[in-house]
Amino acid sequence: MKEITLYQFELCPYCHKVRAGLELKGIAYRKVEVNPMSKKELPKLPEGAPRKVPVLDVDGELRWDSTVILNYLDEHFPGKVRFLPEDAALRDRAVQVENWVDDALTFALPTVIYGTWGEAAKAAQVTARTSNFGLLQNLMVRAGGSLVMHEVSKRILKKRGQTDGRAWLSRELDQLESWLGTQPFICGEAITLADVATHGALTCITEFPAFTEMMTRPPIAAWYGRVAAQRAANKA
Ligand SMILES: N[C@@H](CCC(=O)N[C@@H](CS)C(=O)NCC(=O)O)C(=O)O
Repeated sequence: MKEITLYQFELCPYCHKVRAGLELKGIAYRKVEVNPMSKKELPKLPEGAPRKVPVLDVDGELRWDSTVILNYLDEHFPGKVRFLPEDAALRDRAVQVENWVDDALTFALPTVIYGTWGEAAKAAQVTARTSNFGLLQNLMVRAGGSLVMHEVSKRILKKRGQTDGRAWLSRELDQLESWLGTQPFICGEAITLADVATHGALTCITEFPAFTEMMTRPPIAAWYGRVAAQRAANKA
């Protein structure tokens, strides 16, 4: 069996895309939480590779970028779910949705995770709880990380011409709802890359008020539950 390690930040939507992919494929893996400030836990990456998470180590071979990693998993681990459908139109839709996740959703999400001081404090708590850092490192990440991310979140809003993260996310969720229509999954009857990427990214807000708000939308709540059940059933 291959030895697989995911280097990640607990609240990174790109890392959660990869986690959703690993779970749906039924691939066993180990997680290493990376200190967002020092990133010292990251393995030695080749020159030119960004010092960013997610990084996936498969038997010593490193891959980075969530899209690249998901494509690699689909090619090398046929497993329980195929991410890319055979049908060309469905495949195009799945890729289109993943692009939306990377270009829109993953930018809206930090603004509802770190947008208010209450949210930023909650984010610090989640990171501290799930990390393997020592006491001092934990305190620094909790305080420093939240401060930095609160600023990052303000910058994203400004850059994207948005003023309210929750309202922005709500508009993005309108898009998801329109893709879903009355289908069980985003591209129809089966789970695809579209569900892996979207569900994965959205998993990082489960402990935040924006998640409760999202779950008041019946089609999205039903879809979210369906994918979550499949993730739990397939998980290694
Ligand atoms: N396109 C990359 C984006 C990865 C990314 O931006 N990761 C962020 C965390 S959410 C990161 O590591 N940021 C650290 C930094 O920029 O210093 C992917 O899909 O994996």
